[in-house]
Amino acid sequence: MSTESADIGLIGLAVMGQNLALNIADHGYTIAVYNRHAEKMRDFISQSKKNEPSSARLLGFETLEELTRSLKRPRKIILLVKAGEATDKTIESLLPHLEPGDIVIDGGNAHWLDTIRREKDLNAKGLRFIGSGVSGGETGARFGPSLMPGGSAEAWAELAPIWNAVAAKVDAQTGSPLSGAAPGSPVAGGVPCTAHIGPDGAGHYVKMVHNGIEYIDMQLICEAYWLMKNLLGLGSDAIGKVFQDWNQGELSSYLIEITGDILQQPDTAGDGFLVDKVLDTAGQKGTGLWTASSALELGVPANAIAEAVFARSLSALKEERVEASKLLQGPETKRVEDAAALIAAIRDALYCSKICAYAQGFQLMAEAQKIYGWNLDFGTLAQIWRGGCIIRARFLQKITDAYAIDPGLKNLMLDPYFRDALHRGQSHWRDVVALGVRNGIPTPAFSSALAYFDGYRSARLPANLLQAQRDYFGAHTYERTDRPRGQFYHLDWPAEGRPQLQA
Ligand code: 2AM
Repeated sequence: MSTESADIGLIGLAVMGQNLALNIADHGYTIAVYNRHAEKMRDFISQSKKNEPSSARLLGFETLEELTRSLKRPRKIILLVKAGEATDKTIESLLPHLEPGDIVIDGGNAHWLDTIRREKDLNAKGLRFIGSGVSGGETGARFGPSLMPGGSAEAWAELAPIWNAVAAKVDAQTGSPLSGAAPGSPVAGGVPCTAHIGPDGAGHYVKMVHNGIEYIDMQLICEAYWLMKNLLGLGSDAIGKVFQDWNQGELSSYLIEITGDILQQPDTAGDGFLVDKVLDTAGQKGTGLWTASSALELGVPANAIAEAVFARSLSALKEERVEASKLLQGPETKRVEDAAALIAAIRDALYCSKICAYAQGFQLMAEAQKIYGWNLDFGTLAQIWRGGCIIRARFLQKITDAYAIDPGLKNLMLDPYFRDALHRGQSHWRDVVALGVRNGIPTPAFSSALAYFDGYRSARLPANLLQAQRDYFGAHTYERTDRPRGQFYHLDWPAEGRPQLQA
């Protein structure tokens, strides 16, 4: 094998690694691949030789030394190994084979603080590091993912041609995803769903928030489904058709589309529909939890995103719920007669809640960038998510538009388009939440999004009492509505007389 012939290397040939490697090869780049257990690499290369026209550009190596020797300088090596310790171990074993200027690109779901640490460590050794979010599952990786790279601008400049080539593409004007004529055929033209997100951990942070939004997007869809099933008694296929119909309008998105498919999928192992046989417990891999915990740490009210994580936790208590269902009683669920009206109302509830969910995700990123010194371009972020990734949706173009109109937008709900949508939909939204409450059907995402909307639009909240309570038992002090901000008072509760101004 000639040395320095490969454009890029990739370590970690699980599903994502294999698909991204093929995508890169499809775009004319020679890619050197390696896996800890070499058998996986050999299987991948031999399978690709049979099925993939671009397999001549895939070079398999059994050692990291051979892999690194095969790469053009400065070397670019993508890691797609398990996030966490495996990433550190892999970097450690790579180090002896790298030279100053080489670039390690972590495409896993790393925690952004790990990415910040790794970049610092590698920079100290003269190496460069990019932490890149990769979204879109295996199909995305294969035919065009959404890519969210964070790192130095000059490291990004080296990676950009490849990342731009392999990323999903959207139409420059409409933001609509463009897809290849045939699997593996590169899409000409269009705006790539990637851009330099910012320094160090910015890419992985943004990818994490993407996943947090994905959690709430999915939970909202599940609640819509559950309301239709319980209040209308519709079968899964009928509900699937509703989602298919919604996918033609402003809710059009990948998740709505696959929900239509999923609900109409017959059970190939029995009667009826598969979804009715799938056990109702959902797992989580951590990025949703990280998003919620980052929101808690930063004091950002991302309650709907957190609620989506809790909904999964509650679902996981299957045995406990089965027991509780025999002991704890709720109201009788009453069927709703006017199916068309309820479906329209649920659609509005879903859209309004979705606006809140995205408002929370973007508020979170706006706060995080202050802490970490990033300068995120929110309009571009929304555009990067228009194609390739799991939350891709027509709706995202509206977010790009909103930030184009007002780059300093404080909250997405304040944008005229979204404001109008909330005003139009809120009456239905409230009806749907009330129906859920009255019938004992849990709608944590719809409800928490509505509470967020109502809280955010309230000039006054009962936190006056809260702060007074804090002052009562902990002398935490309070400000007064009739005195300037920044003046703090304390009262020796209960007391008579004039309040004391605290220095
Ligand atoms: P493996 O096939 O040899 O297990 C997803 O798990 C990917 O991460 C796989 O390619 C896996 O390699 C790799 N991986 C997991 N733990 C690893 C480790 N400690 N060192 C190197 N690669 C690892």
